[in-house]
Amino acid sequence: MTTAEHSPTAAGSGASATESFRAGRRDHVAADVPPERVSAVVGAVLAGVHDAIREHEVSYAEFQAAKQWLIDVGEGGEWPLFLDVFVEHVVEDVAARSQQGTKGSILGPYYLPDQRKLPAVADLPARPDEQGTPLVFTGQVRDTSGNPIAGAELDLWHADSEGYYSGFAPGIPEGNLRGVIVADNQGRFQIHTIKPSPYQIPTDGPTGKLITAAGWHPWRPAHLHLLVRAPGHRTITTQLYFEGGEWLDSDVAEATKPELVLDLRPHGDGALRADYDFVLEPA
Ligand code: MBD
Ligand code: FE
Repeated sequence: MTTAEHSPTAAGSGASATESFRAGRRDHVAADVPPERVSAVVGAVLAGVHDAIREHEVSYAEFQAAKQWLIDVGEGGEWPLFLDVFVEHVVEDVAARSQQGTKGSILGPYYLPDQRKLPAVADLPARPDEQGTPLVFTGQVRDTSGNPIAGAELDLWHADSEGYYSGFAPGIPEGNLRGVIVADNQGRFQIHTIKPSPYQIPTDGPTGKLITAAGWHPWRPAHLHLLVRAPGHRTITTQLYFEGGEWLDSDVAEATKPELVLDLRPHGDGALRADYDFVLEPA
């Protein structure tokens, strides 16, 4: 179990997420937003800031401290971490208004594309001495009419038993606890991995310092990240949590949903088993 004495460093997670975001081949420039919309949205954001300043009588010293903190977040490379923890859940809520099928959740800062393809029954890549409770994760991918989707892909990534992600925390082999599982001709899969630990936002970076300054806690409950996709279907970005898990009711990223909590059953030899079926809507 991850414990509170753990002190992940900013270098060990949030900072490398900026590099990864920049390297993504996604189109990060929304070139075709009309000025009316820019004005409406940015105007509303600024009005919210102005209201907070008036309501709380923010001082010059506080304004300058805020400016310094914003500079530090950028220099520390923590904008993806900060925004995905404190803002993305609302963007996801809005996107979810038009989504059928399995509930979505936030992507977060630690996705990496192009991971190893794995067959429907597979071990997720792990170190020979990977710590943590063995977990067998099984299920089926279906469409909204209940038909199995043969060959659906589950792009899965999760933290290790210390709450660290490969590709971001130092010292973990590339691709560890990441993979793209291709479901069988019945849309079924069976993945062998370990149960991740809760994730703690690094306490030594600007995001962590803000959390400490506000008296909040820096934890996310243990979770699996998934993109579930199939040709002709809308890709689902989601996370799955574990029943009874610590921080489930107080996720700092506010990204849990009751429909996304896995039941765990004993699977022999101390291992755990969880079943989850995914439903994809047409694209
Ligand atoms: C995570 O592991 C995560 O999933 C999110 C959303 C933010 C920070 C760390
Ligand atoms: Fe995560």
